[in-house]
Amino acid sequence: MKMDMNVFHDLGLEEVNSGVYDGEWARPSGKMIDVKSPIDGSYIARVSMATESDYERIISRAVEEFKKWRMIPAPKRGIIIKEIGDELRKEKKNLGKIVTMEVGKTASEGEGEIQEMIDVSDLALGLSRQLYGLTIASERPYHRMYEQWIPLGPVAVISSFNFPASVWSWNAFIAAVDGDVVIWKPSSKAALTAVAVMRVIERVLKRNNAPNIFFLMVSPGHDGGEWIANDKRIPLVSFTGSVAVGKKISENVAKRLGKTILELGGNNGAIVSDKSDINIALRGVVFGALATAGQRCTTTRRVIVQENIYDDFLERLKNAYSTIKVGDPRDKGVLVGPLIDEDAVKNYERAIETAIKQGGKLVFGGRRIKISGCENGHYVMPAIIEAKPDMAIVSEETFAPILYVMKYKNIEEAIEIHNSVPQGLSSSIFTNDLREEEAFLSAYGSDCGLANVNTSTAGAEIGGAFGGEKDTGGGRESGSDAWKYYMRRQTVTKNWGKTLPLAQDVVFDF
Ligand code: UN1
Repeated sequence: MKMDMNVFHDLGLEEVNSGVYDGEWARPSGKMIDVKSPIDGSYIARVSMATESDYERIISRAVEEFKKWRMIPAPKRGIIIKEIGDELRKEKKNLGKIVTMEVGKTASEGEGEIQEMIDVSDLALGLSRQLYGLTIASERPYHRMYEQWIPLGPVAVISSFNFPASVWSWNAFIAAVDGDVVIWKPSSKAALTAVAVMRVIERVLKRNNAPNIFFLMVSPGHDGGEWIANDKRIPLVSFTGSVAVGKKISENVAKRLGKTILELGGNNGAIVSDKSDINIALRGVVFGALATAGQRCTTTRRVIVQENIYDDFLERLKNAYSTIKVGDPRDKGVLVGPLIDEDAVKNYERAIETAIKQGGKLVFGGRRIKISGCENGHYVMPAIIEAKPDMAIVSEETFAPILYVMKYKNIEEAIEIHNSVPQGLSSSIFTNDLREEEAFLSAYGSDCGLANVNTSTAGAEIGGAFGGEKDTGGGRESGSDAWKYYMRRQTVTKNWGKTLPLAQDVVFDF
């Protein structure tokens, strides 16, 4: 691929890049990742990986930098994060291009990714003056009780290829205003984006002579994840990725009584009622199913349609799918780019084959396609499959644009189908009926962390807490009070009297 050299130059990238940053970039040596574009399979650049001794240096340095950073007042920390947001704003187009090259997002989604980081920096600035603790009425005279929130330590963020920049920032910027320093292990499928982001952030940290709060460690395979999971110096590990790897990380962190935030993907359903605005439902489902080529944790993978409008809705879906352009995400009008790699295409093919074996009916797409000029890219035609809720494949998350369509009679049945999968990240109902909407939001309603009414399962805003239940792992990131995960809560009791009264009226006279 012809990489725009100006973009490389502006971002301080080179053909061979270090993937190890601890305030300084390690000299790139040893094992390298060849970064290839999923758009056409072409070589873009190389990124070096961390050795275990690089890791050791990073963590020792992180422990030292944390000691300095935690003593800087939170509102001052917030100003630095805000400045990072401003710097990202300047580089939004360039960084968006790197995201497009490396993971195949459309230009709009690539830039949206950077916009999400900018939004988080704004949120973090506001939060930096609002790390509130409660005051509590003491049962003892001349006593005062309150809670305070204290920085936790060096925390680690292990991120996935599909949101290679923004999901890191949800964690990192919030953790940073909380007073933590952050070690980032990005997906090896998105290492260049991580290097580019750190290059931009480095400018702000150096300009401010700030402690080094962000560390980067591109690492081979699962090694880096294990070093982090087993390291007692890291009190919190935030992991985004598969259920299998998430379980392993969580077990290892739990063995040393560390904390985890887990965001392990979704198998998100949308209920389309006969009482919905059908155009809104259609737009919401199509966007949810096809944005980022079906590779979001929030992708709509199941649509559960009321039987009276089932045939009509399915027809509309097929028509909409046939107008969607799949191809080189840099081309105007293309809405669906490539999958990340050959394995992803194989998983897509395997899931479709399995669905058919289990009784599913493929009614749209369902095969790999070649895009001219991008012969070595990883393109598939989005698939629509008529399915039954009890087909085993419907309970699995396949990270590809496959949409299972199912039928329901009444809202209770729709909710039951909706909740019948192991994952619990995002959910939607499309209806204008108050009773259906409230049922969906009630105690027997959606069992997900995110519940949407008349909007898509995908495309959450950063102001809310993001995360889900069941196999999704239970973590919450980004907005609301997710900042509390990255701090420790301390309950303070002060006696300012001249005697020592005991709680619960206990007498202990001597
Ligand atoms: C993810 O896929 O891990 O809600 C995150 C959305 C995006 C984030 C998805 N804002 O679709």
